[in-house]
Amino acid sequence: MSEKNPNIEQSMNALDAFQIEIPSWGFANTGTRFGKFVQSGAATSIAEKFADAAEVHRLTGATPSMALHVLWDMPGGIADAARIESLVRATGIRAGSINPNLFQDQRFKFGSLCHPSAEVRSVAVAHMIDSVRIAQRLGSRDISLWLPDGSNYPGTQSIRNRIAWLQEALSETHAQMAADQRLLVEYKPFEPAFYHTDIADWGMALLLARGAGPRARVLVDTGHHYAAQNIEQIVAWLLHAGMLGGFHFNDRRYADDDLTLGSIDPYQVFRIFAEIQLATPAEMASIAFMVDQSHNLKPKVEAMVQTVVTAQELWLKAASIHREQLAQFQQSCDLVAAEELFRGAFFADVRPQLHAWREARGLPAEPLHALRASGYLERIAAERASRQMDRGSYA
Ligand code: AFD
Ligand code: MN
Ligand code: MN
Repeated sequence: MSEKNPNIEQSMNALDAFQIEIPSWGFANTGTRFGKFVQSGAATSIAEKFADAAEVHRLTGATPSMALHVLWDMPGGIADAARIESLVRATGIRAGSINPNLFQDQRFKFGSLCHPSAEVRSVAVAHMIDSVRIAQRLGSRDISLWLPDGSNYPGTQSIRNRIAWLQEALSETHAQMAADQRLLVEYKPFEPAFYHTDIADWGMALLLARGAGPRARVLVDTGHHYAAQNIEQIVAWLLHAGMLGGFHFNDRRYADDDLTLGSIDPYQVFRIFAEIQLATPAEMASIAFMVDQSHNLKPKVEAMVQTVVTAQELWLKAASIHREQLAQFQQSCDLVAAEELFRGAFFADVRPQLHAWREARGLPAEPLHALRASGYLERIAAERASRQMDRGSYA
């Protein structure tokens, strides 16, 4: 490996800034459309989700907030905010982004914010505004919208009308936000709709966010891209446009598979992180790093720790790139030298620095090993086994 990298101290500091929000739904039993495998240790209540999030943060030191899904975590809406606030106080885990749910209400069969019926659209907009109110009450900066709307057959819906209705709904929602809040607009090429999805790519999300108002941004879910797409280039464009709001970390082999970050293509994650780390401090401060996973097969808490430590390792690899040297090679078009330096950082073993960073903060050098040795997994499985039931996906 090359001589000691003068950037290491800087990259260690980079880890301090690399805070990752984890999803409440990542701790509960979920499944695929073909069924689910119930786990004895899965969280069966919002209190257990907060407990699991606190355990992940205790071990990693990098996950101080938990994203909430309004209908799953707060079925009573804002009336449940007091419960959330008490769990925040008890666990030290902050309430993170608020995620509206526009994909389970039977009225949304043909769409929610894009439904041809103005009455149904108003129900969906009311849910968005409820989510804004919940975020205001809990002190959450971001309302993070994933819109499942679309259609399954050509000719069955007006794509243009749905664009207009969606623009109107997002403007209405944005107008209800406080000055310190943001609306994150996520895109996804397909699923649950299989012919057209109303927010299918980053361009649509960008136009919608720009039209909604000055505090809307684009959220990039790493799994929401076709196989050939260059995600780091999309990230560079959104950063350049000042419109990158955040990420949902996961990986995919074929579609929106929600596999563990870096499990299929760690080099792609490294390239995305390398692009992000070119952001200015102001840009970086406005990027929300989140995990979006809910494993059907992997044990929930173990999978979450695995994702976080993988993200930290790849983040540190990217931060150890000799930027000045790379810029010189790029400027002189010294292709092989530039590539060898760039991918050399990916191949570098940064685990010693990771261990040093953790030990300097009183954290276990290997969080996964510490989790297995802690007895936490056995304890929650024993406590929760009798409470598991098949309540349908995303219970
Ligand atoms: C599903 C969607 C999308 C969304 C997440 C949480 O594909 O990624 O962000 O659920 O609502 O994974
Ligand atoms: Mn997502
Ligand atoms: Mn997804």
